[in-house]
Amino acid sequence: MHTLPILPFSYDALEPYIDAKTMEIHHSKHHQAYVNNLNTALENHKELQEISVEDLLKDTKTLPEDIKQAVINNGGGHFNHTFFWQVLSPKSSKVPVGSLKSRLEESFGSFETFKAKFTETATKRFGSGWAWLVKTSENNLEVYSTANQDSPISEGKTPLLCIDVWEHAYYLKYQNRRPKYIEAWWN
Ligand code: MN3
Repeated sequence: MHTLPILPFSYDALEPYIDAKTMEIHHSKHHQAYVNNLNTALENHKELQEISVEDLLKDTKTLPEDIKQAVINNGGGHFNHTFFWQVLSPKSSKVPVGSLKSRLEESFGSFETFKAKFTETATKRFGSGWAWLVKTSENNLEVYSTANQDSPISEGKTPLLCIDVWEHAYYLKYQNRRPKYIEAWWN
């Protein structure tokens, strides 16, 4: 059985940038629903129940047709949110340090250029989805976005940073102002 991971900080830890009510609903309702629906999808597929969500998503072509889309949607939702909670922190340095800093400068010219590209990618994601910083299989850094709960690991990419731009991630506090949420998220 897949289970909801414990949030590494309290629901109100990201105030005022992300409000406690949004965090509570996002984690305990939305993420929990992806976990529950993934477990339901796997109920009649005992052979897949011991496989990690990462491994389920890494090779979606081999999934049984009757549950393929359910695993992509709900396994993706489970994996993406688990990763998202890890990249958020109330004690952020707000700027990258160490090798991440130098790789970003090599790949994008500067942190500010990377930040602008990531922000634009998140802002322009039409409908629901995510913006990502990933490492490609050729060891390059790339900024791009995925729709719905599609996950970079299904494309052989390694996630380094992500932002959830589904409305459920920001609507209570920011309503239709996704750019304001993204700006606050950088904190
Ligand atoms: Mn979400």
